[in-house]
Amino acid sequence: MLLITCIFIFLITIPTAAIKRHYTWEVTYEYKSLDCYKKLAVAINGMTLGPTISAVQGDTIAVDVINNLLMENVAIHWHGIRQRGTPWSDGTDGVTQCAIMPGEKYTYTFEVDRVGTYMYHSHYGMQREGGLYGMINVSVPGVTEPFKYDADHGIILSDWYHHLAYDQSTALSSIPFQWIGEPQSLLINGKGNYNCSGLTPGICNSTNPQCSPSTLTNFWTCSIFFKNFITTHKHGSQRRLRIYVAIFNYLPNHFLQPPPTNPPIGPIWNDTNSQLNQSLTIKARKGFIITPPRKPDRIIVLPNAQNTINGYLRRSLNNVSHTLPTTPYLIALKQNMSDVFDPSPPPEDYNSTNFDIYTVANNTNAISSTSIYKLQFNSIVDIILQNANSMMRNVLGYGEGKFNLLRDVEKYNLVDPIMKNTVALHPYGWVTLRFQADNLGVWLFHCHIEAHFFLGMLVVFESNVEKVGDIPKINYGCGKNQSHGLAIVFINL
Ligand SMILES: [Cu+2]
Repeated sequence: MLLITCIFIFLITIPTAAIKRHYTWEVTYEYKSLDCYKKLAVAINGMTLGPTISAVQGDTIAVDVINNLLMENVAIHWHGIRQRGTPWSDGTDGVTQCAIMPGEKYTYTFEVDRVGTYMYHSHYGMQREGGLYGMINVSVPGVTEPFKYDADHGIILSDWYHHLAYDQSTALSSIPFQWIGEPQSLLINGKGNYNCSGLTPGICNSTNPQCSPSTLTNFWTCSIFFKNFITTHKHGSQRRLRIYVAIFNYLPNHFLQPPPTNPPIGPIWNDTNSQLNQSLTIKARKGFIITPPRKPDRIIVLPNAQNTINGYLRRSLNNVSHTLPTTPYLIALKQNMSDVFDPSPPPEDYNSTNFDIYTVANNTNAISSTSIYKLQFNSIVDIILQNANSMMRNVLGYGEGKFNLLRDVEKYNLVDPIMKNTVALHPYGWVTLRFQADNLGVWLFHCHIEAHFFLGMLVVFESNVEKVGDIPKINYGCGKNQSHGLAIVFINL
């Protein structure tokens, strides 16, 4: 398992009026022992996991981010937040803004217009792997729940590598390609437990309070256990895998003791059918159904693959491995710059007849490109993701094997599909997402496995950027606009 970050949360509702919530975050390097093994981490106000933002629907969030890393830039993305009217605050380096340089400050301001549980994380290089992430909890204003409870705890899971993100990004972009291996730990709320036996206490200390138990409340603890085993892939390759098990213990039971009752036996890790069935079972709750539009205006099919381009290993969608320009798309489009990115449209479909999803494709024609999908404002768009080897929209359907437009459209759930901002794409399967392109701006759509994103598994959608309001000048200071800030100073003089 590579990096998978997910949030489970138990909602609480606090009746309050919408307000502006202001935060000041200083981003620094810190030595942390999150799974008992000491390594360099990225921290917000000294914390890795970062502070939780708790807000009420309709609140405005303002976060002053001060980059005190001194050796690298920062950009923070607010995952799942729609950024209506504030596309420049989406926090995606190269797409909506110039990353915040060392020593500089940037203020993200946006409204949390929908109830839900979200996360934020770095969107600069592979910095998320360094621990720059946290939770956002947006509750319903003025609603009290019909039952009593003692506490409310969010849970966020994350992979954790003992290698630095710089090692990993360098290895991924080397010729020949190098693989640093699987993550050493899985963290619950930024804590885990690594087996320190054989390591010096200065490097790994199982009694360090920074590590397990992962979560400790007045009532329960949550810890991670794992076991190693070797698996043989159906194509013959062998891989060492770790199976992680999270154990909830009610106090006073010790957090490292198994609970007195046996936990239920779940499906094994590679039981794709059970994963698929789980995805198919989840529907929108009655009373909260957002009925999807009946028909799309446009269908974009995105098969994923691994490619080699100029000797470098890359990941692609539709045989295009995306590279981000030095001038952010939002700025380039707003200023009508013609020489920032490739203006030709990327492919919408692929040769499905000759495409075997079960074998590693030859893909000799894969290219790197900066081209983007321009969506007509308010049009209805279907995205069909086809998984050939291994991504807030209505999730209409999931399936096994190769997607077939004639056969599989019949399977779509147009009655009560759920809305999601991240969706599981099962092995050798497909998933269809439908959305209305009614949000002005430029939006990054990508695989959330950090290494895959880093290797180019992303596309960019644009919707009526010319109607976007005035973009803060601080978003401009890179690429072809490097002198922009200076020009403003001159004008002001
Ligand atoms: Cu994200």
